Amino acid sequence: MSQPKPAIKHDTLFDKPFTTPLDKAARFSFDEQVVACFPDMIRRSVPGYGQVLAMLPIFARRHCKYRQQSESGQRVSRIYDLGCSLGAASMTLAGEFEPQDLQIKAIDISPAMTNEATTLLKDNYPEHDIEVITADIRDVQLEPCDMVILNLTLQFLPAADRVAVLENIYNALEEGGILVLTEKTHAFDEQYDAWLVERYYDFKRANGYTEMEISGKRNALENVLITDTLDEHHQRLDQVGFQRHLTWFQFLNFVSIVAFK
Ligand code: GEK
Repeated sequence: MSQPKPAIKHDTLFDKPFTTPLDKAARFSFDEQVVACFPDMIRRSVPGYGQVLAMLPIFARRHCKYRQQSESGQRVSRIYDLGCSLGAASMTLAGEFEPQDLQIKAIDISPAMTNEATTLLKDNYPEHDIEVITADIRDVQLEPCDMVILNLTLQFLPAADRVAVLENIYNALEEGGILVLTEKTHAFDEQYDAWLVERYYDFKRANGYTEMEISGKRNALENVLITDTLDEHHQRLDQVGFQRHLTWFQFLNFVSIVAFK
């Protein structure tokens, strides 16, 4: 008699989407294959991913002031997690706040991601008010909120659409609210950029990626993940109305900015 298959735990899976030459031709998309290995992939390929997530509840404590109301009339802080993938940011926040304090809206365009995020968030935080929504963040009219998280998401939007998304966020944030914007960037200076990119590949090698995986991912992300410079990010934040914004974290070519309304 065949044994029942053991349940696959996400964090025990390895990130192997680019291991054969043919796979290298694949254009990167957030489908089931990526979802299955996503937590492993993002931890091993984004320098500082864990540190940035860990700071989100700390920022939320300072800036979430229960300025909104839940459907039951309770004062809550509404937080958007835009491009939530499997809901890691939402999960980190839920883990540090009482269920009645937050209303989290986690949005992603990929149904494969939101299906899995819904299950993970329900299983881990059944009491919390977390809504997972499958939508394009360019089409969503955001409600008034205390905090917005754009963790490695803006970089996947066409450059021409980035201002409108940030304007939507600026308009939805209450006075005193914050946007946390984390992105992969490139340096304006070619030599500095080359050094950062090479050390980034070293970082990936040190985390167990092979040369084929590194070049496969680089090709797949070409024209999909389009980086800006750190200056371009700050200029865009100025343009949409944020008067104060600072880079609070940088690790190689990855940065995180906090913008204050
Ligand atoms: C994390 N924030 O783990 N609308 C909504 N979602 C989008 C759109 C769009 N237009 N375009 C891309 N996405 C997460 C990590 S991953 C980063 C974010 C990465 C989604 C896409 O489906 C994917 O789930 C996410 O943005 C980017 O904290 O994979 O490098």
